[in-house]
Amino acid sequence: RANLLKTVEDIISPDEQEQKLPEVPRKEVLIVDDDTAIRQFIKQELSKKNLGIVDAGDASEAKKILEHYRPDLIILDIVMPGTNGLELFKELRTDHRYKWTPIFFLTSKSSPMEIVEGIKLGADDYIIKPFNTEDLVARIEAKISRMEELHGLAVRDPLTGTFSRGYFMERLTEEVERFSRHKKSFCVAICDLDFFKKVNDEHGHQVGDFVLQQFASFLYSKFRRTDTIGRYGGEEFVALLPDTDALTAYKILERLRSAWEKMPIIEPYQNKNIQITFSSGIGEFDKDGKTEQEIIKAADAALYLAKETGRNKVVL
Ligand code: GH3
Ligand code: MG
Ligand code: MG
Ligand code: MG
Repeated sequence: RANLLKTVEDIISPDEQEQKLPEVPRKEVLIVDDDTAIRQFIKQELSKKNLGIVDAGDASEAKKILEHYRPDLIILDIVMPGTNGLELFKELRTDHRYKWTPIFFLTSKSSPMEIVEGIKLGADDYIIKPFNTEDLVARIEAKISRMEELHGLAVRDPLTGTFSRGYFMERLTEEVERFSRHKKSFCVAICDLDFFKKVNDEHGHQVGDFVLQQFASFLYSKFRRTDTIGRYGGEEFVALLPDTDALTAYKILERLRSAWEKMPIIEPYQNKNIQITFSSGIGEFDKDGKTEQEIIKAADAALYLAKETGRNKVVL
């Protein structure tokens, strides 16, 4: 699977020279279906609607992806080899991490009895193939925003679409717990824009906001879908890189640094070109007994060093 591969070439998408950044996907959806063609079609259709999509071909692949990736909604096919969609649904509902994640069935099983069975299990919606794209997207978006309202959860930062600091810290705690079982190193990288205050001072707050959105889009376009990107402070973003050692993280961040430096940012108010770089500090979690606070502290100290020694730099 492309987004679980670990070489730097596979982690970084190849569109470094791309001039126009995509919008930040505001919502993330996992689609589980054994039919590759249907998966590709849904992926293509939903991506056009600015939804971030990750797909899995069966239940075990889905569970592997869900170790790190936290979608806003899950879509399940019912008839699949191995664990079928109904069984996977029951498993996810008894796992506290996905208990409240909306789950839709998307299936060609369309008899009233089958629909009733799915709904009785507690599915959040039941959609029959072939589906209408507009209809599916409307259902997804309505369900996600309703869930967020109900829980009063500030999961995402409204300006940039990245995860809130609180949510990011929850994900970090999960990853620390995972480490005690699997002993796979992971990294946290804090990315802080250099002299960002000058952008506000010279071009105004609106342009500053625009730059923050562009930076978030850039990060989304470069990191893996299974990496968690949060807004840590005003112009400070933080990324959680599962199954990544310090050297790999360094190479990834270094490539990001150099790609961002070359990226033209044209603000839409006076069409001025904004020049801005970022610095990054990396913390590695590689030993039992470490804490969330320690890894953040290590990344912070590295960031401080990057700033002190000239900015536009990545420090390990
Ligand atoms: P350094 O290279 O040391 O990081 O310098 P800096 O200017 O980037 O850092 P500093 O902490 O001095 O300034 C950060 C600025 O970010 C100050 C604050 O007004 C601005 N800021 C924070 N949140 C937002 C926001 O949501 N929108 C805008 N436009 N500006 C913001
Ligand atoms: Mg199927
Ligand atoms: Mg800064
Ligand atoms: Mg800062």
